Amino acid sequence: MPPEAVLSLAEIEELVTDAVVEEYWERGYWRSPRLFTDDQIAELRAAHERFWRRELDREIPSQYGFTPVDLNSLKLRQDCNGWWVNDTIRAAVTSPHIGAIAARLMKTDVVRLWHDQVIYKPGVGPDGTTDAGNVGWHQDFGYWKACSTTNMCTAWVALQDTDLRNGGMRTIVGSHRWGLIEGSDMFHTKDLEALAKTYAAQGKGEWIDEPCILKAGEVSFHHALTFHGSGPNNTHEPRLSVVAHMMPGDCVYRSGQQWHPNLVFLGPNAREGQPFVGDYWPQMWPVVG
Ligand SMILES: O=C(O)CCC(=O)C(=O)O
Repeated sequence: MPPEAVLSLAEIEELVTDAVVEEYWERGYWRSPRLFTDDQIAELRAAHERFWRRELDREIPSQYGFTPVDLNSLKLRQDCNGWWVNDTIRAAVTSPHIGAIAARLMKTDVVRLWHDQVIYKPGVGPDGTTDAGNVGWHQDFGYWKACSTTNMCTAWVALQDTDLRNGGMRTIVGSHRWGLIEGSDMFHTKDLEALAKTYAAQGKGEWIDEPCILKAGEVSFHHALTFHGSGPNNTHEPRLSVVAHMMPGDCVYRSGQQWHPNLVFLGPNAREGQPFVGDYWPQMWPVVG
């Protein structure tokens, strides 16, 4: 990953004003200006292709495998912890620029990566067939009940111009204020309308569905309780993104709540209150060393 960034860390400090932090807490998400250069985006797109061909930059311990992918399939591809095996993805999802912004938004001094996602949403096939690639409305925290705080933040990095035509993300404005909704772990359910009806019927607030339109290199940051999802990619180009899920430095394990694939990294004697620290959860902010 080329070291040059669009903004210096000092400029990031200036970018995330109190008004930005207020907007994030009011609306449940915030879109940044461009954080990645054209060269970085090109490298990340190439890294994506290598990742899906399973050309790995590093060996991986057997516990966490990356199974072969059918490169001709029109199904959504989604893997977690791609940063383990791809150095370009690693640099992006542990970027201090993203970490510094998340620190301001989460109002914390220390930010760690909880895990990442590498997401590839194919477009329409040459013969017009499609698998839609919808991502169901969900709250990220619906999967993260083993974490001690809902004050977690996701950064979604657009690797091309992204809008509703290519299945860009949509957020439900203000929904982070509704608390955790039962059964909100529906990433893999494609019927957005049915899910919207179910959640809206719970009457926690108005269902305001807002497209999260991003230029390549821009990043959206959403709260772990903000409902979000995405519709079909109706273009002939895939929609590529890398995603950093982040936690504040004092986030610890809550036992007996919910399984999550990352919990295995706590080891065989995991205990209530154990901090998510160490190599599996790299510190993004402040920069170490
Ligand atoms: O890529 C999408 O459409 C959804 C991504 C998502 O759920 C997330 O970044 O938390």
